[in-house]
Parts: sequence; C-alpha cells; structure tokens
Amino acid sequence: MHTDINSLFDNMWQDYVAITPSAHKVHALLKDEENGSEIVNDHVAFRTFNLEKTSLDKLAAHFLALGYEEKGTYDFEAKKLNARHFEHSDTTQPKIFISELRVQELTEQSQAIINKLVAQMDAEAVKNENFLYSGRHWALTKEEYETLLEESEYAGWLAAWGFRANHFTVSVNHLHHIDSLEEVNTLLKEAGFPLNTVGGEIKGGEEVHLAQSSIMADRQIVKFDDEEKEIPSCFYEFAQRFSMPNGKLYQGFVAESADKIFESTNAK
Ligand code: OOG
Ligand code: NI
Repeated sequence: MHTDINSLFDNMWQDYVAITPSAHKVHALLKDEENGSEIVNDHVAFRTFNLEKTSLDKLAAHFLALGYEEKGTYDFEAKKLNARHFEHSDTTQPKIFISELRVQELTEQSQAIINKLVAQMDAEAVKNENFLYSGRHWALTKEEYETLLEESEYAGWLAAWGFRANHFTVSVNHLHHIDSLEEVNTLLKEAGFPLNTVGGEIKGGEEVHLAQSSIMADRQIVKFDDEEKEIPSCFYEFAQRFSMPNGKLYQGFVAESADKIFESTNAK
C-alpha cells in the first residue's frame, strides 16, 4: 500500500501518460487557454475482474488506506459490471471510480481465458504498493485477446492492459477561463481530438447535475505472446458538475452516462 497519496497519483499519472500521448497534448491545450494555471482532476477510473485475487474491494483497499470513503454504487447490466466511487475528505483530491467485470456472467470460453490469466498472478500481488500502476500480470495471445474482445470490450481491454488508470478526468469547474463543457469540446475538436459520440458528445447535463465528455482512447502497439497489434489504450475525460437543490455540488456519477464513457476504449 502507498502511504503518500501524492506519490501514488504521480506514479499512476506517469504510467498513464506513457501509453496516452494525448494526455500531455490535452494539458498543453487547456493550460494555454488557462494562462498556465494547473489542471485539476475530477476523478481517476480503474477496471478489474471480480475474482478473488483482483476484486474491486482489493483495489479499493489502497484508497481506503489513504482516507477515501465509499460514496456510491452502480450496476451496468448489459456490460456485466459493478462499480463504486470513492471520495476523499480533502476535496482537492480526485474522486476514484472503480468497476469490476462479473466474470461468472460471461461464456465458459471467456471465463476459462480470464481464469487462466489471473491464475498467473501472485496471490498477494494486489497488495503491492505499485499494483494500481502495474499493468498486465500475465501472458496473453492475440487470439485470446480477440476472443475476449468479441464478447466484452471491457474484458479485452483489461486483459491487454491490466491494472492502471484507465482515464484521468479534467474538472471543468476548476477551469478559470473556460466556462463550460461545450467550450472544452469545441477546443478539443478544433485541435483534432476525436470525441466519443456514443449517446451524443455530452453525456448527461445540468438536469442530472453532471455533464461528461471524453476523447476516444489513443492507440498503442501491444506485444502479445505471438505478435504485435495496435489497440486502444487510455483516454481523457472532461466533467462539469452542477449544484443540487440543496446548493451543494453533485459529487456522484450517473450510470446512464458512465455506460457510454466506457465505450471510449472500444476497438470496434
Ligand atoms: C469507466 C467509465 C465511467 C465515468 O466517469 O462515468 C466513468 C471506465 O471507462 O472504466 O469513468
Ligand atoms: Ni470517468
């Protein structure tokens, strides 16, 4: 476990930008508009399998140890995912969104592949200080990747990339010169970034107290056991939060929007 929250986020960020070259470019673009002030992250997201060695709870333990608390649970029936989000009492720290794939709901063939992958992990690996930026812990053939991908984009992505931040998210509320998510999207499009358009460029809105958009994941060459292939890696998200009737800024997630954000790593 990490004892220092800032070094954990630094390490996660370094691992993420190494396979997400767009992240640096997005930062440069927004910082330029913002006259150099720092970009604040709304949240960081992780993916995992709901197996003993890799469960959501075990990933969450790293954050609970640093003072995070569970604040919301979500169910994605079609994608066969559970998710939860965590908040820190220091509200300048990003929220954490962790999802897990309900492996037992997949076909026997996919379950067999995933069980074989996770069997290669050390039993205690999930407790390692570097686990949240440790990547893939198993050998994987291109055929196994493609078999998983055919059934679940999430399973394919996770098999190929392992444990690491899937995305960071710019907090639009913390931008000083850019007032809305629409403006962010316009800047992104002008700079040539492809937006995730599933369900529209903006998911949600003021009526659900959260508006979100994302760019499609970068593509990186992955070395499988047998050959190399270019596949989607990680992406950047943008979130604008709105006040609730009680005057407080909404801090949760919106399942219907999240469902579409997942598709930012779709290979097909
Ligand atoms: C998580 C997608 C959901 C959000 O902000 O709604 C999400 C993922 O792609 O792993 O991050
Ligand atoms: Ni997100």
